[in-house]
Amino acid sequence: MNRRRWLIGAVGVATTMLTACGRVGADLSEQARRMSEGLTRRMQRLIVPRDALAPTYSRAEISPDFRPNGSVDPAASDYLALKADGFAGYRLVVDGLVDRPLSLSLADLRARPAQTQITKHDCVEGWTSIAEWTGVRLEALLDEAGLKPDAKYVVFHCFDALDQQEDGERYYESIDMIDARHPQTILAYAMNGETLPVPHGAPLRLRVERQLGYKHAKYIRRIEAVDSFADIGGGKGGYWEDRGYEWYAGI
Ligand SMILES: Nc1nc2c(c(=O)[nH]1)N[C@H]1C(S)=C(S)[C@@H](COP(=O)(O)O)O[C@H]1N2
Ligand SMILES: [Mo]
Repeated sequence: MNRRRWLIGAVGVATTMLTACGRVGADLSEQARRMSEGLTRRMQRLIVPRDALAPTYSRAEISPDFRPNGSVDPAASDYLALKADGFAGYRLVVDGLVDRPLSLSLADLRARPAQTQITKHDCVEGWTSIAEWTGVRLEALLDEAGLKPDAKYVVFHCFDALDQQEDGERYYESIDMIDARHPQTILAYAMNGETLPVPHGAPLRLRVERQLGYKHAKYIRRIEAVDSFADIGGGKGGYWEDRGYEWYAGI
C-alpha cells in the first residue's frame, strides 16, 4: 500500500464523518478517532476474508439500550396501513433476476428455518450496540426464488423516506452475493426474543454482520436481484451511497 492511498482514505472518512447518518456536529477529536478507525478498517479489509464470521456475544452482553437510528417511525401511507393491522397484510416480495418470484407473509417467513445470533451493530457515527436477532437466512430465500446466473447484487427496497414525505426518496441498500450468501446474513423479524419493534425496522430488517450500520436495511418491502444498480435511485447502490458514503462498508 502506498502512503498516498492511505491519506486519500483518511480524508474520505473524515469527510463522511460530517454527515454521518444524517447527523452533524461531531467534534474534531471524534473525527480524528474515526479517521484512525477508518485506517484500521481498511487494513482489516485486506486481511480478513469476506466470508469470515463476525464475532458473536453472550446474552449477558446484550445492550439494554440499543439505539434506534435513521428512520424510526416511517410515515408512508402504505406502511401505516400495514402497521395498523399488526403487519398481517405484509408481503415480502423477492423478484428481479429470479426464476420464481416470491411473495411471503410474516407467517410464511416464520415457518421457514430460523437462525438466531447475538452480534454487535457498528454505526459509522461511532457508536455500537449488541442485540440478539432472529430471522431467515437470505441465502435460503434467494435459493428458493432461484437466482438467475446474471444476478450480481441484491437490492433492498424500504418503506421509509428519511424526510417523512409521501413522495420522498425511500431508503434502499444493496449488497453483493458474497454478503447475501454469508452465513450470518439474515432477514430478522425478531430482536432480543421479541417481535421486531418499529424503531428497529418492523416488520423485517436486514442483518449483514460484516458491514457497517447503514447497510442493514430496515422496513424492507421488496428484495430485488439485479445485475447492476446503476438505474436505481441515484445509481450508487444505496440511499447514503447516493449522498457520498462508500458502497462497500465492510468491517
Ligand atoms: N430503511 C432504513 N434502514 C436503515 C436506516 C434508515 O434510516 N432507514 N438507517 C441505517 C443506519 S445509519 C443504521 S446505524 C441502522 C440503525 O439500526 P437501528 O435503528 O436498529 O439502530 O439502520 C440502518 N438501516
Ligand atoms: Mo448508521
